[in-house]
Amino acid sequence: MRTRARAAAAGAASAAFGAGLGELAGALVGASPIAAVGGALIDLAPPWGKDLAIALFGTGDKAALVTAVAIALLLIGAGAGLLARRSMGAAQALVVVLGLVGAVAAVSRADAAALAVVAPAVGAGATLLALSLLAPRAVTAPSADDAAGTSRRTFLLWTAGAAATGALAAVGGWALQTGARAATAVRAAITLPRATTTVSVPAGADLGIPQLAPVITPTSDFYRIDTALAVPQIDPATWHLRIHGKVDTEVEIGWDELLALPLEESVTTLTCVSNEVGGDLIGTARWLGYPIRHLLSRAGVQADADMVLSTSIDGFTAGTPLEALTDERNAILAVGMNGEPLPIAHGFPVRMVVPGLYGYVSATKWVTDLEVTRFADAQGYWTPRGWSERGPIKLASRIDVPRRGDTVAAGDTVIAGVAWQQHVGVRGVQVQIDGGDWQDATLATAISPDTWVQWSLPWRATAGPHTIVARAIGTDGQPQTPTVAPPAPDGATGWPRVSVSVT
Ligand SMILES: Nc1nc2c(c(=O)[nH]1)N[C@H]1C(S)=C(S)[C@@H](COP(=O)(O)O)O[C@H]1N2
Ligand SMILES: [Mo]
Repeated sequence: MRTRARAAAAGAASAAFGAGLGELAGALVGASPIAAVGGALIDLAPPWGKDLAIALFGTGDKAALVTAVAIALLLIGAGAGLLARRSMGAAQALVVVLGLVGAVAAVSRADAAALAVVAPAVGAGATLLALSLLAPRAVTAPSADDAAGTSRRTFLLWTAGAAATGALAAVGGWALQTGARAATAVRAAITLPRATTTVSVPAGADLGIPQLAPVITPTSDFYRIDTALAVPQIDPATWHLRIHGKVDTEVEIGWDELLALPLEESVTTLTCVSNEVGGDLIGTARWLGYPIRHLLSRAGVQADADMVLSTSIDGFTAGTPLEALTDERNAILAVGMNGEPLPIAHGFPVRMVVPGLYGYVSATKWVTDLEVTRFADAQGYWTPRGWSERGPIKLASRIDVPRRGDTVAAGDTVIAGVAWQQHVGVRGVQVQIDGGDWQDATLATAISPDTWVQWSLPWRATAGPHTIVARAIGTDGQPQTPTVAPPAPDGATGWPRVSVSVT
């Protein structure tokens, strides 16, 4: 029993040692093997994978997935340790297979570094080395006499040492990767050019009601959704965008050329198709960028094209209807967000922003390639995973004040929220309290049809439980549909509802 535990510990420590050194090597060559395996798992996930990923990992970083991959590695390592008692060869074969899985994942990443295979090789090699030193000691350490005390201590010391070295190397590697990496430093040094056209936000656009989402979302509060386990770190000096496919002439543009073009400011609300009714996967920013239609007309789009497949440096793709990129709307290659270069997690140095379409079919971050093509010939990332080929944003509203479950003091108060249908606009919002008559809320001044609009309604709250329901009214005069639909395949519907108790 004791030797089994020791064998498992030796194997797990060997795996920790190897994985840690592999991560450190990965940081140096720019390709973390654990992130590669996690990324491959995200891509291989079944169609319901996006729901699951969002449920599991939320909108923040993907620490949970990295932790899961690391735990799996330790468990397999423990297995290799146990196996080594019977057959060292079998244990070594298991480690080699693990290294191969890491190598295949690493080189098959779309943004694979040239030396991507080095890190899993280092990881597997270091694991084999540690295993060859620790595993025999786990089995032979006697346990009764004096010498045994010394040898047990030596075994424990070596095992703990290997595990600790691995952990340190991994932490060092991740710090190298996410910390002082070039992109962060370069981004901090950038001064964006002034916009040739600016947007002034009307004074009445923000009602300034506490707890109501501000009309411009602070960048730090802006939702984040992507499949990138390790956020791509792009040095703008090396960034290029290629426009090709059904065009007369291919166009290639670099960072300096892009910044030299007349950049325009626009305010656009981005929405994720995964946003539930009442959810917060939506935000509005002041973007700085260059209209994509100018670059497309430079390339000369051929008559039979109807879609642009945009690709990010890490292989995400979005299929955007051509007309959304060639009509007059502010469909841009964005370089600035709320007065600063794009944050790295929001697509630095260049992303797409297209008013009126959910992010998964339009808002490609870290974009490097635009292929002019046809819906019949190409698909974006989420389409084969069960999401609709087209993603126009649906008419929707949200109640921000009061919040679900709030306790409200009786007396004069206010109900407020936001409503949106980007690029179409919102004509009004109505509110229903406890199943009574629909009352017209007051709309704030909209910045444009491309942004959400705040709304409010005075409320004389009486003691007791109350239910508040809202619905937006479309520009055609039709109210938002009450039919409840989940986010998949093309966006949630239904009225937002909040229950509060007034005292
Ligand atoms: N490269 C890349 N771009 C991407 C995605 C992605 O997974 N990878 N996700 C898209 C989705 S689903 C949304 S909703 C928006 C979110 O943009 P944000 O994270 O800046 O809010 O980015 C889009 N662009
Ligand atoms: Mo999304």
